Order: sequence, then C-alpha cells, then structure tokens
Amino acid sequence: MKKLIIINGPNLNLLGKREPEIYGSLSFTEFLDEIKAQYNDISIDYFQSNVEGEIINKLHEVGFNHDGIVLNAAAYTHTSVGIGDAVAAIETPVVEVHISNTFDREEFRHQSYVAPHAKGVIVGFGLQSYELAIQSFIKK
Ligand code: CA2
Repeated sequence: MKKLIIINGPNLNLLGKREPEIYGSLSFTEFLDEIKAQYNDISIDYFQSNVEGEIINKLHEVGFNHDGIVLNAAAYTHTSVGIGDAVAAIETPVVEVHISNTFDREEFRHQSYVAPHAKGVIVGFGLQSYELAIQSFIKK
C-alpha cells in the first residue's frame, strides 16, 4: 500500500473558520475524512504545525519512509530557507500545494523556497489542490 503524508503549515488549522472567501468553508479534517474514504487503497497520514522547526523535523522523520509528501508550508513557503533545505535533503518526493492562487495575490507570495526542490507545484484549486497532488503520486 502506498504511503503518503499531507503536511500543513501555519494557520491552516483555522481552515473553515476564518476567511472562507479565500480558503473555503470546509475544515481540513472534514476534507481529509472525505479524501481518505475516496482513496481507501492508499495510506494518507496528516500533520499540521504552526512551528517551522516542527515541520522540518517531520520532513526528516517521514522523508525516507513515505512514498510521497504533499506539502502546504503556508506562509513559510515564502520565507523559510530551512524548509526548502529540508525538502532538498530528503529522498521522498514532495509536491507543493496551495489552496489559493498565490500568483494572483501579493508579490511576496510569488516567491517559494520549496518549489525549486519539489517534484511539482499545484496552486489555486482550493482544497482540490491536495487531491490533485495525491493523484500525481498514484498515477502511473
Ligand atoms: O493558499 C495557500 O494554501 C497558502 O499556502 C495559505 C497561506 C498563505 O500564507 C500562502 O501564501 C498561501 C495562509 C494560510 C492561512 O490559512 C488560513 C485559513 C483560514 C483562516 C485564516 C488563515
């Protein structure tokens, strides 16, 4: 069975509670339950942290024993050399995802420290961005 993990960065624990016009009204755990039911032939772990170092530690922990990582580093995407370096250092391929179209937003959101080390980037499809990333790991 394929083993994937979704890693979410800061403030994504608030999904469904604030700013529904940008991020939608579904909480991430509700969405995850739906995705897990739909893709029941793969294992999908989940980790969320608001702390940069915890995200780096998780990347090290899973980056040699999972088949794929779906990473939304949220605001750290645009600031964290450390998370970019961690993605470069691990073996497991990482797909960077964003809910909103970061290129249709402020200039500082156009920069990503993750993207140069990622297998690919999926941006702007709402929560469906995560599903597309999952599909990219299961499609032959
Ligand atoms: O669009 C995305 O997925 C982002 O990674 C979300 C980040 C943002 O800093 C990135 O530029 C793009 C922000 C996540 C904040 O999530 C919230 C969710 C609900 C309410 C408030 C914030």
